[in-house]
Parts: sequence; structure tokens; C-alpha cells
Amino acid sequence: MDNNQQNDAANPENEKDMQLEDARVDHKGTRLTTNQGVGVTNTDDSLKAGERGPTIMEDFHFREKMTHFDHERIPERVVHARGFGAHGYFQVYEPMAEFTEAKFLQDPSVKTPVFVRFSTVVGSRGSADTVRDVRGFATKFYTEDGNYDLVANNIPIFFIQDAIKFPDVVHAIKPEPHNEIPQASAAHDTMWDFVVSNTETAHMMMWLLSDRAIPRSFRMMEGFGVNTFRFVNEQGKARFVKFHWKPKLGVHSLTWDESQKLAGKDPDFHRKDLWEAINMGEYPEYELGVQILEEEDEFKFDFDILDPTKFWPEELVPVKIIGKMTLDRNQDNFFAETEQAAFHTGNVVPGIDFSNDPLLQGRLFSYQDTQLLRLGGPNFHEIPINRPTAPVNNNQRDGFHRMTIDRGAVAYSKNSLRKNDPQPDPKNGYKHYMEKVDGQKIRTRSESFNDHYRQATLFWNSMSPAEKQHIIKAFHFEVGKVKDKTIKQRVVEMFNNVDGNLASQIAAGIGVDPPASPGGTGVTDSSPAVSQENTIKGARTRKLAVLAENGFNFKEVTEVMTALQTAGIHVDIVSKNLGMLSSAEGQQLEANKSYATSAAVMYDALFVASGQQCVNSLMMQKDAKTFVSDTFIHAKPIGATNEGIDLLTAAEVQGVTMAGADDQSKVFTDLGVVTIRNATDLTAFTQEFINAIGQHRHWMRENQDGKMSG
Ligand code: HDD
Repeated sequence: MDNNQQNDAANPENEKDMQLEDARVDHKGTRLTTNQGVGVTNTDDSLKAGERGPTIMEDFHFREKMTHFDHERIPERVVHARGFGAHGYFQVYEPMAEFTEAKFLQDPSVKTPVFVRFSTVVGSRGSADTVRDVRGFATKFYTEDGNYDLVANNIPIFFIQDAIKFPDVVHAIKPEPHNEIPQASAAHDTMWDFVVSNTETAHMMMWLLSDRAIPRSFRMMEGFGVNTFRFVNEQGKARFVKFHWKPKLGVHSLTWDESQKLAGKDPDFHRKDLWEAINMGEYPEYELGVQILEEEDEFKFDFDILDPTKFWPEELVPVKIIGKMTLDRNQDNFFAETEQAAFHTGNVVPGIDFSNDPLLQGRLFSYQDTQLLRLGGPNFHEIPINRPTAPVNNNQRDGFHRMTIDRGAVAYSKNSLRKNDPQPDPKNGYKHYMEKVDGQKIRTRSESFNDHYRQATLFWNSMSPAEKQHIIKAFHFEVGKVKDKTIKQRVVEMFNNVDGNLASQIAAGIGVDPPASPGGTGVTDSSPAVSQENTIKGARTRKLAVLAENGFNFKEVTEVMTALQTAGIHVDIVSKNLGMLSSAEGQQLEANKSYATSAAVMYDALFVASGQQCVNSLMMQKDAKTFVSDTFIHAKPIGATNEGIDLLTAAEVQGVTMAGADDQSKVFTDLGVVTIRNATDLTAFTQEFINAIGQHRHWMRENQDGKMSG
């Protein structure tokens, strides 16, 4: 499907769609005008005094066009500058009245419109999608009771415990101010200086250096509200709650080598993946989960439930799945929608309330404040993407870019001239939960926030062997780039508090001493739910490259392709050149990708076409062999039939059992490499291959030859 195709939004389905429809203009069949609606005769030549003379000041069309252009940028977000959005809807599975009065969480037949913006945190707007970073996952629900924003990340905890330190952590992780280096990376001195100087970061750094920070797709990320919120029911009873988004496709990641290569070969990898999936009708789905905690259980844990550097292990507080979000429409205009979307943790509806989490309390100030500057004044709620579907009535007036024409003389409360309209609504208006608060003003941190390491150990214990290796290699990359040796040594000492073995392995790769004696917290528990090893897997929507050249075996290739496509796998044919390829028997297939326009890192799996002439050509191409060896190194499934197997051997796919020349019609599957020779029927082969693709990665290869990326 055409990459530039947009969904036809001509049939608005709900109130939000209708609102957006009002703002849409497609300019088809129109005449060119100025912003005053005056027709323009020529927009290619400015008005000049003589054919070769100077431009004349009175050329209002030139001046208007140029002035608008000169002003068409707005400040990028201070953090989360690079993002990508999509529309969709949310439906609750069953009424949640027992826990919350939020209207959008009551009626399973109601589809609440949503807009979601995914983002990276550190890089600027033009940075690459696949860098190692936290991902933002911000959802705006346009509910009948007003807008509710769930401003989440794909990691359940945060760097710091108090919002007052947010400017510090952001200054430390952003490019260093003297030379603006490095872009979109934590791998530099100021960040690691911050880490070792502020040990509350330990747990978050473990997540940041894990595979979570290099997601395969926005469609394959969890989302976490991070902060503790409250659900409040109609009777006024409150409970603590943590929000989760669980992707139906499971949680999956790239390898670090893939991430780095993609940053060069396809910096738009994630946004393209989302855009294309929605255009193909493969709508991403995420279930909304809540962890609910009774107020009387607040102190039942060995961590403080208000501390945002801690998560509530699912094994202790189960996640109740309460509904599902489906993203089914791409935006029409990036700037108007994604760039102008303004999220705010303070945008809540009756039934959802805050906790005293000191990070959340600061967020409640920051979002509104930053948007006043970024969106140029106090009226950004009137921009179509931000406008609630619920009616808006109050006595706020004026300000830059006011769109509403407020009628009448009265703009104050209380008033008698308009019978005090708009009326406060004591019954159904938002009521803040009446938490009892009584304390001294004190600028200090609660002692219950003092443990910085126990959950970091819990996370480490929960990782599979492959995930642990990836974390250690990430330390080698990140801290290896730090110039100051003292900081590097302090990293080893700091993470020795998490786990002695981890610290020794970090030290081994970064040129400093191992810890004097092995440390740790003594925590031996794990939380299996945080390991990606235990996530949902499957072949649907995975992307496969078929390497082919002239002389390919048409019957085999089309049989394999059809079986894979039926399983929901997306297939590209990659060859030296774009264009038609002829099979040995003369049938045609189009190579829609070439080595110049694609690379193994853009795919989840590889199939090598059979056919003697085809494989002879592939054997002569270094690019074909690189395609195979990269796919192998990145632990991804590879399939080959007959002569295709010879390319695998030539590309040094070693240590794997493959079908030999004499094997009769037997499928060999070893470490995700699936092969068959002399087969008349490929049914068993395609089934095995689809299974291998459904498993995604075959990490055992990492241990086998030691040449895996990390
Ligand atoms: Fe934040 C943007 C998520 C802590 C201040 N944040 C922003 C976005 C997301 C998050 C997803 C992008 C919204 C969008 O797509 O437009 N932030 C989080 C999470 C946090 C967190 C999950 C930890 C619990 N943030 C945090 C703190 C502060 C901020 C502690 C300040 C006190 N965040 C901001 C901001 C941003 C922002 C400066 C930048 C642009 C914007 O808000 O609109 O206000």
C-alpha cells in the first residue's frame, strides 16, 4: 500500500471526528488565494520594477508568503521533542463503577475517541527513532466528562523521586551545553556524573540499559502511568491505582546493533512502522490494565507506594485488565495534530485523582506551563486536536489566538446579569478527593524513599540470560563512552550495590577495577512479569525479506510467500536491483526493494529463494551474504530451501544443523534456521518456518559463536 496514503476521514464516526472534520481542508479543485482570500495570479515571480529590476515593497503576496514561512516553526518540546501520533478509540470491558465514577469506564458499548502520541525523550525533533531512550506513550481520551490525559512512558519507573530535580536530570542527559554533543544519547560524562551523584537513578538506569529502551515498534511497547493515581467511586471511596497499557502483540525489542544501524539507514523506522500498520488495517491494540490498592494497604510493602522509582510487582498487586484501545486512523497533518497536541497529567475527569507522589505533584505544574510558551498563549485548548468534545463554558477571555467568539458583556462570577451562568455544578463537577493532610512545611525527602537498590536487584534477577547479557553490553557502550575514569569507577561501585556479579562484568568492559568485594542487596526474588522473555509472541505483522535473483524457483518461492502472507507476515522481495525478476520457468515477480533501499535490520526474518541460477548470482553478491549474516547475528529466523541453503553456508551461518545434499524431504530446524532439500511438498517447511518467525529471536546463537551484536 502506498506509504503516503491517508485514511479517508470523510465519514466522521464520532463527535471528535466531526470536530476535526470541520478543521480539515484538502484544497482540491480550489484557486490560489492570499490569507485574505484575494486571488493570486502568479506565485513564482515576485513583483519587480522592470524584468531585471528589484522587488517592490508593495508586493503584498510576496511579503505575506515569506512572513508566514519565516514564522512557521514553534519551539520543540523541552523533552519528548520527537514524536508521532495516531487516532483511535477506547472501550471498557465491563463497568468499573465499584472503583471509579469515570464515565468512559462504565459502558462497554461506548467508544471513547483517543489520540496517542509516542515519543523519545532526549533527542531533538529531527533525531532518529531507534536510539536508546525511554519512550513516551501519551493518550488523550476525549470523554463526555472532558479530556483525560494518561501521560505515560514505556518504563514503569523514573530517574528521580522529586520533580524539583527534573531540570537537573534533563540537563545532565541532554547534549552537553558547550558543544551540543552527543545527540539523543545518555552515553556521556554529564549523565553518568548525574547517575553516580544521585543514586536514586540506579533502578531506572537498569531499565534504560535493558532491551526496553530499544523497542521494535510502538505497537510492541507497554505503557505505564508511572505515578500513583487514585480511582474514586461515586460514594467517594478512593483507592490507589497504577495504569498500564499492554500491547496485544507483546513487548519486543531491537538489538543494539540493529538500533544503531537503523538510526542511519531508516531514522523514521518507528513512525513508518506505525503509519504503515494502520494503513494496512493492522490496527495496533493495547489493553488498559490497573493495579488497584486499598488505602489501608498503603504501608504493606517494603517500598513506598508514592516513590516513583519503584514499581508494584504484578506478582504482589495483579494487573486487572479493564478495556482496550485500538489505533485505527493516521493523522492528516503532523504539525496540526501531533506537534500541537498538548498533554497534561492534570487533565483528569471525575473518578480519577492524584496522589502525593512528589514527582506527580511537580508534573501537575510543568505541563501547562511549558505549553503556554510552546503553543504561544493560553488558548491552545481551542486547537482542534486539543479541543474537548464535552462543552466548554467559563468566564476566561481573550489572549493570543482566541478562536471562540464569546458573546455578551458578562465575563465574571458571580454575576446577576446572566443569572450567574455558567453555573458551578456541585453535584457532577470535579470534586477533589478529600484526603486528610496535616504536616509541617519541610524541604526534605521521606526516609521511606531511601532504598535505591532493592528493586534494581529485583529487576536484574528477573532478566533472562540473554537480557542480562544485553544490559552488560549496554553498560560497556554507555559507560565506555565516558571520558572521566573516576566516574566510570564510581559506576562500578554504585552498581555493585545492585549485584556484585553485574558490577564485575561492567568493570571488565570499561577499563576500570572490579569492585573490591562483591556487593548486592540480598534480594533474591524476581518479578517474571518484567522479563520480555515471558511476553506474547507470534508471527502476525512480522516483516520478512525474500532474497531473490533471476532464475528463482517460482513454485517454491510463491508457495512459501503465500503461506507466510496467510499467517499475517508482510513480505518484501529484495534483490540487487529494483524491478521485474524472471524465474527459471519465465514467470515474473517484482523486486520491490534493493540492497540500496533496504537492509537486514529492517526485517524480522529472511527467506532465501531457491533456483540454481538465482543462488549462483546471490553467491556473487557481498550484499546478499551480509543480509544473511546480519540476520543470523541478530538472532532472527532464516528459512531456505534447496540451493538457497548454499547461500547460508557461504555466508558462514555456522554451528547450525542444515539440510544436507542427501537429506530426503526432511525439515531441519536449529536455532531458528529452517531448511529443507529435495521436498515436493513444502507444507511442513512453511509451518516450521512460521513457528520460528513467531518465536522472533533465537538468542542461543549469541552464546554459540560469541559474534552476536549486543
Ligand atoms: Fe514529562 C512531556 C511522560 C516526568 C515535564 N512527559 C512528556 C511527554 C510524556 C511524558 C509522554 C510527552 C507528551 C507529548 O507527547 O506531548 N514525564 C512523563 C512521565 C514522567 C514524566 C511518564 C514520570 C513519571 N515530566 C516529568 C516530570 C516533569 C515533566 C517530573 C517536570 C516536573 N514532560 C514534562 C514537560 C513536557 C513533558 C516539560 C515537555 C513537553 C510537554 O510536556 O508538553 O512539561
